[in-house]
Amino acid sequence: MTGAREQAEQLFGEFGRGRPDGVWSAPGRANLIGEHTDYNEGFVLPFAIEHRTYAAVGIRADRTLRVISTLDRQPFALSLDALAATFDGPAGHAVAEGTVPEWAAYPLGVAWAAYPLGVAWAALAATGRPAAEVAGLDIALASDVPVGAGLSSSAAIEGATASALNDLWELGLDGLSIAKIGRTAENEAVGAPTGIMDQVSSTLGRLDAATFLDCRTLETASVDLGFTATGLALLVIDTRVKHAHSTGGYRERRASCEKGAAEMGVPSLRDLSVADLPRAEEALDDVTFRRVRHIVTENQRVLDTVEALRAAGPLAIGELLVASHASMRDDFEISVAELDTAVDAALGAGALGARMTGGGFGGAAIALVEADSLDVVSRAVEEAFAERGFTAPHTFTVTPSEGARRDV
Ligand code: GAF
Repeated sequence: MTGAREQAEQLFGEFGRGRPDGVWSAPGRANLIGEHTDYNEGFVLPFAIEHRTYAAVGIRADRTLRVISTLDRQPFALSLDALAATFDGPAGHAVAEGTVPEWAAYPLGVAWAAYPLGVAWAALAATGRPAAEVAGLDIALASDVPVGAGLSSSAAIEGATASALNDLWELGLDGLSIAKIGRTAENEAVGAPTGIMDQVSSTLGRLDAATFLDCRTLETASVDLGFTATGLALLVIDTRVKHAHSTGGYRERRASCEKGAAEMGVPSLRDLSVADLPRAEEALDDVTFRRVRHIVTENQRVLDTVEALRAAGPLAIGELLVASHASMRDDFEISVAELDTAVDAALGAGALGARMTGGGFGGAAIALVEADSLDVVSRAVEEAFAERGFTAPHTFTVTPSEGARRDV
């Protein structure tokens, strides 16, 4: 089977101009714990997975950007000079108005967000700094990150594209700045009001480790996971219930959190701790209180998980994962029957811990299992889905992997 990297290189051939100047890639992610805490300036603990998006990129002699993707083999072109007119303005308007196809808004939104930095460099070049050309580019994208599965296929596209632009436009950005460009593209160009977790995980991922991110200070620390050394494996159960963050529930949850923070008189829910919950229960309506309780307790669970991993390793985190799922199911109400079934069946078959991962309303669950019981757990989940008449899930393992990089 042809891998995604080869597919990107082959797809580049459809531009009819020979080989790309380079290939860059960035991974999807599984979030171990810390859900919907990122846009509340809280804590998250995601890790990059081995599924990646590849961008095969060639420099052009003119000022045109062309993108093509295996998602839609029709190339879409835009001049560098039209980026601002296309994407400036209300979030997501170019996609909503049909000016840019949604898939193309990810890479072109990254170009829009990065372009002013490239222009600044070019201006510096005129004053004697090394020349940095802001050239037009041909970008071919292929991915093996499942789309709509809660594994952040979008951050993978953004990370691969932004890494390519960083090198080819000589922007000199570090991983965190590349992540910020990806997030700007996602929020403003695509119009999905997400936090920054996925982009940071995709750019800063490390082998066998998770990225502990403080979403207020943007400080990161690598936390060793040691799954393999402990005889464990991380099973992903893709329920195949598709979700999208630019719509509905995600936006509503974000608004509830903002309401809760405003009514509690704090800048963000990060500023509340578990000790504040009785006061919050008095002050807030029931739904808002439960949204707040999820965020506050989830932040604490992230901190506890980091501590448990450092002190005792991954065997010690199962209960925290289970509590996180219960909180998302009962308080934040972002789970669906398929996700609950996946979690319950995995736990029933001996998983140490399990929870839905990502934004919710579909997508995937993760289960921490002993490597030699992977088959038993997968089978139990498949049987539970069949019994309830759900579409058969996709189950596969993921290993904590390297972040964005240049491959060729
Ligand atoms: C999605 C978003 F993109 C992230 O920013 C985060 O909010 C996550 O949902 C929920 O934790 O992946």
